[in-house]
Amino acid sequence: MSPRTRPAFVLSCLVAAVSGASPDAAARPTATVITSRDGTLYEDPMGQTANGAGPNFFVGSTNGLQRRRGLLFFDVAASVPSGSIIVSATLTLNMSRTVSGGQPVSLHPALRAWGEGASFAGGGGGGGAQALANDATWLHTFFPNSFWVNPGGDFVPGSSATTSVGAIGSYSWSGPLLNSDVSAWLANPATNFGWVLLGDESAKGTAKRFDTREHPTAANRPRLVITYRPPCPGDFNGDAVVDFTDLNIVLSGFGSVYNFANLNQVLSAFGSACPGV
Ligand SMILES: [Ca+2]
Repeated sequence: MSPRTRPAFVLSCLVAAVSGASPDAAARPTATVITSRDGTLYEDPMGQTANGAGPNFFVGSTNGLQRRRGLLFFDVAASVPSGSIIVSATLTLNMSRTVSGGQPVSLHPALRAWGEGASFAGGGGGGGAQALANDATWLHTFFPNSFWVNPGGDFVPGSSATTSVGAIGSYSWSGPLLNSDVSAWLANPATNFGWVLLGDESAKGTAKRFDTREHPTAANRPRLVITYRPPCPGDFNGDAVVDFTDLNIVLSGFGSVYNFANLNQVLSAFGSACPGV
């Protein structure tokens, strides 16, 4: 739990507000989360292909019109305090090989859990390797005994965010729907199955290669930067300040809705602004 903002800081915030400067950026905590699982769904009617431990994943369509779909999982609940409000979230990926020009790459929440095994594709990784235990494949959520309902993965049809990916470099995805995904994953971690990444699958040769969490360069690994407001015990009306209004709410409902612990929350934080506001 972050220490409460002290009145002196509140005063400095008020001064900053009056002078036109926002105290928000400095006060808001952020979490940088690296994927804890990632990989590629390689189009393969036998479901034998994966690259769970490889340093790259692929999105789009090969020159032979075979589809590739990315898989990313971020353990949001392990990185952001429960009860926080998500202010913003940005996914950043490093794209490290391509033969195509600008292509849309979109994020879609996955609808069931999937795994990452020890398979490791040689060469550039584009052909994949024999799937091993717990790998996700075109057919499997966890190779060799658990399956997607739909070959190629089960995911929300609508995109949470789409970014055009052109030349080699760093790319980001953000926006209100992406924030909603992250908020839902924090509120109910059991619904967090990560994202499936789709490229342009209507034409051949659209594939893009991105770096995974296994990439030797740490800065190239998939990362989700989350800015949030931590929980604020004692702020019962949600106005980001603990004051007489909250005290009155607790006293009015004392013995029915609220108890001594709630009263103590108000008194402990009385007169202070919530952290990260
Ligand atoms: Ca991986």
